Amino acid sequence: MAVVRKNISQNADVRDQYIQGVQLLKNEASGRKTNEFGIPGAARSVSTYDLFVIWHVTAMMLETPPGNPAGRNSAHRGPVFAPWHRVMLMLFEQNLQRLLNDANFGLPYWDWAEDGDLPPQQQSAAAIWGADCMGGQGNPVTTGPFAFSQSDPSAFRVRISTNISGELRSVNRGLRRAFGVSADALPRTAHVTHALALSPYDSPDWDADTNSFRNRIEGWMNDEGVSATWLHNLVHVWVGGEMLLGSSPNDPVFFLNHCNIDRLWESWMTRNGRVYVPDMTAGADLKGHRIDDPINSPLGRSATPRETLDVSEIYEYDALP
Ligand SMILES: [Cu+2]
Repeated sequence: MAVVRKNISQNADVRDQYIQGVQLLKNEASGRKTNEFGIPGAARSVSTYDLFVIWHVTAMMLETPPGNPAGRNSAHRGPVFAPWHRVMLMLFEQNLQRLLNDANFGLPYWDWAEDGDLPPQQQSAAAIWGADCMGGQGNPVTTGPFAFSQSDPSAFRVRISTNISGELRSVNRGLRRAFGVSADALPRTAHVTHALALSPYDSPDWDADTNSFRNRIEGWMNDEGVSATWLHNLVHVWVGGEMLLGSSPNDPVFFLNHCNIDRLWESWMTRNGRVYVPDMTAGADLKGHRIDDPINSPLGRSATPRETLDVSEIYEYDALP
């Protein structure tokens, strides 16, 4: 039976389970060590949670094809953006179900457009940033379940980050957020509505300059079809801190943002059909973004975009926009 993914701001039980699950995942040794991923310094144990951080950084560093001027990588700036993150979220959800010992747990989403409809100066006071939810901002964050504690090594710590070149590095510090510093306000409901009306899913040149649904939700294009920080990207930039980096899954809010993006994609497919482009007739320079190309993960078997188009037996959303 499909699990139901719910709005974190409206479901305290799911919210509490999510927090507990993240903490369990963060403290579970994956059996892998930092040196296996080419991270310099003494070999350290990598938590299961941090495997998702490493996976995301590695995917960002893998340009598809190598050296392409559009900066397309194996998870972003191209069609595979939505399926790639769907695979990541499904594996994250499975791991949370396992550690929570609850097969009915569904990953919650953050409907950030609800907060984006508030005046900008009120957005950082929204329920999601309460001490009983994701906690607030700071360097380090000092409130909520992921607050930094100097004296308690089992409290939430960022252990894997990136250097200025985007390469993986070992660190040991608190979580960082800076709301509204790099962008004034979150996306609004009207922006979501406009994005959902767009088709096709994606189009040539399959990059950050195309005015397609995928590129709009990923957030390289604004409502006027102009290059801008928008929707998914805007949420990353507004939250700031960890969320600005390739290691952005370090902030548990990453998964709530992506779950909402996945929800928008699901909504789009209920209107436009479970269709995806490009197919396998596309050239080898789109390898990694075509419908039957594998999406590889260090956490499970690979999946293809085609396999992600209908997941209705695995999960559904309590409400679609
Ligand atoms: Cu990503």
